[in-house]
Amino acid sequence: MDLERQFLDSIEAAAELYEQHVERGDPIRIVSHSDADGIAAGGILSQTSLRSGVPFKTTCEVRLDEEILKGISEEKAPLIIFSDIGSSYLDIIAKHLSGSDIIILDHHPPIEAEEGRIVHINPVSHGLDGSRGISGAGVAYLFSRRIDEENIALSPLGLVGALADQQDKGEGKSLIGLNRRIEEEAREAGLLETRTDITLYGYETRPLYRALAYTTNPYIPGLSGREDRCLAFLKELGIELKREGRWRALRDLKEEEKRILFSALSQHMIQEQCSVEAIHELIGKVYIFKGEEAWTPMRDGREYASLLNACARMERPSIGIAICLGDRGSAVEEAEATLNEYRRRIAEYLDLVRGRASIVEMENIYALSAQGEIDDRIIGVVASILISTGILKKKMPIVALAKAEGGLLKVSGRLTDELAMEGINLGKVMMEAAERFNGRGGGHDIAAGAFIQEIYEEEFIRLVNKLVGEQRKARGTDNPKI
Ligand SMILES: [Mn+2]
Repeated sequence: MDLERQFLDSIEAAAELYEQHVERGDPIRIVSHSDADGIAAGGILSQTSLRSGVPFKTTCEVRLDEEILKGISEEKAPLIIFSDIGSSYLDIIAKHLSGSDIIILDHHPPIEAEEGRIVHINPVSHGLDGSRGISGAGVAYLFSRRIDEENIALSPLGLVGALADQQDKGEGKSLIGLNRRIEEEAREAGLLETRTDITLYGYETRPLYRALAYTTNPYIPGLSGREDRCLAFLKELGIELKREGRWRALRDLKEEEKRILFSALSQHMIQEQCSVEAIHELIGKVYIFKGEEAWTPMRDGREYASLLNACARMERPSIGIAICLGDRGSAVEEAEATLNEYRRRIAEYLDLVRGRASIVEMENIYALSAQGEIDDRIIGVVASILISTGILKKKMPIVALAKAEGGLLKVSGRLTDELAMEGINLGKVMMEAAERFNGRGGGHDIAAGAFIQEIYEEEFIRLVNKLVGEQRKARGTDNPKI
């Protein structure tokens, strides 16, 4: 609790700096991460600026480099706020943006570097868990709330970021740590209601067979992404799909029907060799935002997160920002179309990976070299699905690589919570291995990434395999997970 207090107090310095600029009427430059959490964080900060009555400009970046930062520095913004990104780029931010005031609101493990005048707000620097306890959007929200109490209205977005970053690691898929605090604020403000139920996508909004097909977390092999098969699966269970000419949604099912559905889905997943953890994912805490219209995806925290995620992965983050800013018309339509397209892509990629057996089993890791066949923004999702379903037989991390722009490779590493408990930390592995080849890497223990030059692919994979092996050997002796 003391650590939480310490971290919350640290936000003060950022709030003061922001307020100085608002008093001067300075425009605010917001640079956020281009993933669902980053979009939610960028949305919170955009709304905060809007509410402060100052002009703002928001962009989302997958990663930062010297070129991008040089471009931003040419804008000569008096204040730049980075959200959900920045802590692993302290050195080059300090180098290129010395002419501006800088606030970083991030939850990724920071690199060690001279911070100069940067106001750096990060829960990890205060000994808190940035992987599970609070998201980038959560940090942005706490900042925003410090600026103005009225910004409690943005608390649902703080939770969307946490759900997007899969921080629902508490019992029954519940949020933990500082996220709990945000949850309570949202509840007190009358913006949130929670309950425990089957967590299919579109609980309130979709015909049952579609909700099942749309569910990718957990990924249900043979059913996710396949409406025809879902229809057949449900018919066989004898669940009435239509009543009085209308499709039924999950919320229309009686308890007994839900029980039948859950047990059939579990059995199906067991047959498909999914892990027990993946099956447990079927049930959990549902986060309902009472301020949103019923029958819309923004009503459900996880659906909202999926929508933003698709916008990011399909390189249309601005649609997501528009939704976070309150657009409930064309932006939502575009986002839903984007989400459909995104789902089709994932199903295609998984067929590709399974069909060609391009996953190589090494001593300590699985390696998937996708070359140019899988989009570098989606490779991480494919890796997550592979690790959470039972496709990979051994308990090892997966490291997947895909071609990115400029002769670079995007690397995504994933492992299960169980392995992380045993002392494997992919964030550290990625940071060390990427540095060795003049790339940049880092991230959380269970989900990490890197960018490296294409020419180093094979050597890089070999080094990662070796480093994971060393962590395995070290566990028990120097217990790296305290
Ligand atoms: Mn994040």
